[in-house]
Amino acid sequence: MPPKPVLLTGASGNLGRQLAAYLGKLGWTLRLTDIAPFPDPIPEGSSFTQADLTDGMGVLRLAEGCGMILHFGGISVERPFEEVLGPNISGLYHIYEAARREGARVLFASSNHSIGFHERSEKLDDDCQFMPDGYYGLSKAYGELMGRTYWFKHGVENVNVRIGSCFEAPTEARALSTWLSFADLCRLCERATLAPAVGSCVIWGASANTRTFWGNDARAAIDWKPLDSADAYENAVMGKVSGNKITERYQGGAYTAMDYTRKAPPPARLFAKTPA
Ligand code: NAI
Ligand code: 15L
Repeated sequence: MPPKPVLLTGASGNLGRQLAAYLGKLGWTLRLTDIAPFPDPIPEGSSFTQADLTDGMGVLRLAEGCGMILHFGGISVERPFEEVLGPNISGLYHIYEAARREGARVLFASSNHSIGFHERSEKLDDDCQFMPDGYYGLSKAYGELMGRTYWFKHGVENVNVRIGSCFEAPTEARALSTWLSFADLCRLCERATLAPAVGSCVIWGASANTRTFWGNDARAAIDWKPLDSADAYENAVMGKVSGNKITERYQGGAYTAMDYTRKAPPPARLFAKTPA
């Protein structure tokens, strides 16, 4: 059990609701928050406050006395720059300022879209180049870098989880590589909170999928191993491909093809460690 309350942002969202239920059942004291109302029963011993991440003073108040911030709030899909800016950039700054003041650790729900323009043929480690596939992915790359800055400058520990596709079940062929089960996510957040020390690290948020795009990361530091796998869904989704050449070329899938105006594709493996 964490010694101090845990702040969970984005509590009313798809992943926040899973986490609230799982961690609530463990008996953790949760401070749930979201700009939208919380649709489920509030776990015993926890509370919910409706708040906007762009309200810096509000975030500071919410984090008072907390030892951990599970940061899942914000824009969670590709949107115009102006829409992403407030929640994902200013909001994240407010989270890190609150963590600095409280001496709290942050788990940041980053995304595969921070590296989305890597080709599907590549196997990436956690130190790969950022290759954001849009304004949303850019905000996630910036968020990970903010964590690095706050660690070196202020000693704020942070775990950056580059989540693949976290849904009930895989719904397309790409998810055979990117799927993260709800249960694996919940255990990851539990371990990231309880681990004695994490520094500033990156973990691929994916289950044990044979077709994974991703390799080395810091999971040993929090003693986490995924127990589920997308392999079981192979027959159900193998044929579910988009037919779009851009989408199918890159790890970020459909996000890479959104608003795409390039006439000809760039040379293959431009940033790979070894030449193609
Ligand atoms: P979601 O959209 O269901 O949840 C995000 C929540 O943030 C929503 O409840 C929304 O009301 C809240 N929010 C938005 N703007 C806000 C603001 N200004 N102030 C306060 N709250 C605000 O998304 P989901 O799927 O639950 O994702 C949670 C986090 O995980 C997001 O940060 C997303 O980028 C990240 N992620 C999710 C993946 C997935 O497959 N579900 C994959 C990669 C990353
Ligand atoms: C994400 O970052 C999104 O939050 C989620 O809705 C999915 O689109 C996921 O990535 C994905 O790439 O499947």
